Amino acid sequence: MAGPVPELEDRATRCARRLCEADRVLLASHIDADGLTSAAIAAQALERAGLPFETVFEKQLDEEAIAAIAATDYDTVLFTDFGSGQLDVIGEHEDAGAFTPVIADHHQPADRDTEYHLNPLLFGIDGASELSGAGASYVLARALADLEPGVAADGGATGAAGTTTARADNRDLAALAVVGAVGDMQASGGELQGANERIVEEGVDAGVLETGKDLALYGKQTRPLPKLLEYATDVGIPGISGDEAGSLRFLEDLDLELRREDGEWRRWSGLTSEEKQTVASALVRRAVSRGVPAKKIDQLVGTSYVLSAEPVGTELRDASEFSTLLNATARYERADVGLGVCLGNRSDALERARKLLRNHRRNLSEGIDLVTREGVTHEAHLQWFHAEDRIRETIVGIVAGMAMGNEGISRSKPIVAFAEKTDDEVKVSARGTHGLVRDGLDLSTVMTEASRAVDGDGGGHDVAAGATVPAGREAEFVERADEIVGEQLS
Ligand SMILES: [Mn+2]
Repeated sequence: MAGPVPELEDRATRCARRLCEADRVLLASHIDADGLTSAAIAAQALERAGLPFETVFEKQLDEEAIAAIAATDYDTVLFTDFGSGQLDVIGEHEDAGAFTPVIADHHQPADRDTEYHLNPLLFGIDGASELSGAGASYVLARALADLEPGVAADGGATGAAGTTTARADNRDLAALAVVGAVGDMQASGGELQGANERIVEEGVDAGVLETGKDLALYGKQTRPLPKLLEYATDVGIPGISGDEAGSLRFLEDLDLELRREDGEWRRWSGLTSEEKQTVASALVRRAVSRGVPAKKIDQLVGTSYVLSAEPVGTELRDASEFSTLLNATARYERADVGLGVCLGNRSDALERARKLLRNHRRNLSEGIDLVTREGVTHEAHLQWFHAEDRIRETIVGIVAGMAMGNEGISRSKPIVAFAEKTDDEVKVSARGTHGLVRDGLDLSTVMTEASRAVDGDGGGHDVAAGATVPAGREAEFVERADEIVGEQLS
């Protein structure tokens, strides 16, 4: 039977065979939406193959974390959503006979390879836009199922309680792979592409996914209608985006039943297709009449990924809301909660995850208020603030990005944020804008070089990057970063 990504088929089969030779497996995964879904896919595939395993999560797979893994009794370690970039260190432990690594990852590999290494980048597939860690894990899960025909349940699709039942071919796990890809921003152009698309097709065939053109706004399942529109700031529709009263007026003019019988606001997911059409057309008309560029208006519509086995009106039904929920659990180091939700724990874990997301949103808005109130320090080419312990280091970067454009905080230079990490380490997060990136800004280089200059370590993407530096060296860091940004934008 052919797997979803033919290019990876042979390697996936070899990795699957190696796993089946193990008495038991240590599953190590990254803590974020993609890593949690990767682990959930791998865990279910291992369980269905009858392989005993234990799961551990790491925020960063650094030398210490790898050494701790090597110190366990496990002879076989499955790394998901990380491992490739750390192959140099992992390889040393492999050479020493500590364990055999099996890796399902999509990040840039370090300068070394290993036999059981499943990564789209090794086969000419883009790991940033075509396959995520969860996608690589899914490819492995499908290969495992092929080796172990009939170990799992019958080929059912949907159970009575709205949960998905195990399929012998593991195709039901495609839904989680899509949540992982969406969580890794691989659908940022409006829809998933390349190898991801083939996973979507398998999910649709298995009855766990539905796709369609829909409004590309966040919160279609859970946000009250007026909030859905008010918070749609990406496209920026005058009189609606960021405008509570405006959104409400806009909806009231549509002659639509806005509230449910119980008095609650209706959600987008509860509208009939006719009602959706009414709102969508009116939104487009408003955008056109207020001069929103056509390219922006196109972004109003995208492909939606609906997890058809999940109840309507819950975060779990929408891939993007699901991944946001998982990221909230990850940011507060509750991988156990996120994994529980992925594995179908719909009472305890789901309630906890929702609470974490509510707290996260409150922390963000408090953080943004704090930065806006206290202001930033402007250097020649960047602006910065130090939150100390008043904003968690795990969210200080998001806060910095969201505060840009507020009073006193420029959008014409990047923002650098510091927050305490440990007693002697400070986390640095930097955010830019796509406009600045077009002008030459590359924050990944800025963070790498400026942190090295103060004996720290950093990296990331051009528009968003981070570093860890020794406490007390912040001023030097700012000076060096300011110079580099100045060179990039000159
Ligand atoms: Mn990933």
